[in-house]
Amino acid sequence: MDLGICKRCGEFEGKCECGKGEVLIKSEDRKKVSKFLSGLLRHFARDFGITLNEEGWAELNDVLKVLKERYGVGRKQIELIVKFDPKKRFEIKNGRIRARYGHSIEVKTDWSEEGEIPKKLYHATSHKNLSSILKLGLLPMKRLEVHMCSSPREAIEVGKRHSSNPVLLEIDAEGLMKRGIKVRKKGKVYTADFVPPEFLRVVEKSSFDRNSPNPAKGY
Ligand code: HQG
Repeated sequence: MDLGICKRCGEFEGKCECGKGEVLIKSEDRKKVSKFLSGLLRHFARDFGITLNEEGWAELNDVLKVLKERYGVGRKQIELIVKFDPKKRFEIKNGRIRARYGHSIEVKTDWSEEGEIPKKLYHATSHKNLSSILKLGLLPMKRLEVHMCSSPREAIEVGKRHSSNPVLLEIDAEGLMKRGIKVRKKGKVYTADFVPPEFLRVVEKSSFDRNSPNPAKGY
């Protein structure tokens, strides 16, 4: 959706209520810039002369300069992208910006936002990964952490990046925490260093498929 600002309605996503607001960034550009920003702050900051501190923060002005040169966007557009990000991927504070999760660059990941951790979490992946996951558990692979969602629906969306017909796993987050494996809340995403196989359960497709005659409660 487009992002913009209106004198009457304030900052908006989609269309402003009075219809007089100004779109500052169109949906397609928003997507492009957001993807690049994720990559920059998670994986390739150094290639663009950006330094991250140990908590993953970069100077906002440095990042704005890169984005201006590459996409012609300014501070307001970036602030809107961060504010309206549906997964709260980014954070701006004290003149700095960081990605909340998803890093391969070595940053400190051992922090969590306030809020209860759900007892069950979800992760979806390609079928070809399943036997390895059930043997070794969920591993961070190329990132620093394992990423989980609070609902099957969100997890399936993530899984679709890997396969058109992903397999859904339910994670016993309560059990993980009892075992002393920290589960962290980062925006809309939950992370852990590792999920051993005994905390994983495959959810049968029929119990979460919306077209199924007997959909699981709460999906
Ligand atoms: C799999 C996106 C074999 C794992 C998403 C996944 C997420 C194993 C893949 C966030 C394995 C790694 C992260 C094992 C794990 N054997 N395969 N033992 N353990 N895997 O992209 O969770 O939209 O690094 O199942 O939405 O898919 O960019 O992880 O398929 O929140 O903000 O190895 O990135 O966020 O893939 O995605 P990824 P992910 P954004």
